[in-house]
Amino acid sequence: MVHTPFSPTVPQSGQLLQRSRVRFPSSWEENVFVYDLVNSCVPGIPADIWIGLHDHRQEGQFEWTDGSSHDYSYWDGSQPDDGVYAEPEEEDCVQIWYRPTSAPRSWNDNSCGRKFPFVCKIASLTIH
Ligand SMILES: [Ca+2]
Ligand SMILES: [Ca+2]
Repeated sequence: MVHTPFSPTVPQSGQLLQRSRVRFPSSWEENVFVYDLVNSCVPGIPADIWIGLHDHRQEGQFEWTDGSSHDYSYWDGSQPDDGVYAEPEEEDCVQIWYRPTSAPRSWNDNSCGRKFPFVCKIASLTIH
């Protein structure tokens, strides 16, 4: 029996996400899939969601939680801004967000202590 390779989870903070192994979305198709999957489970207005990208080690150099570099990105036009207009903290974790004035499913860096839903990608399981 093969289970779905994607598993939505309860809302968690970007800090917890940093301890997991997440390396996606890595394409526009995955970007749409992940965001729409989470939002199919969350009622109300479209929810912002964490992805496993951050710039903790060097400001402006984003990497996945396993330390690998990213080839794909879909930043909102004014992002990443490291919270230049926010007080009092920097923004080192990346989310897919919903804003009426932003491109649908575009990315924003945000404060890692905030709580948003996220999705973990795991290997398929086989039960004998
Ligand atoms: Ca930053
Ligand atoms: Ca930002």
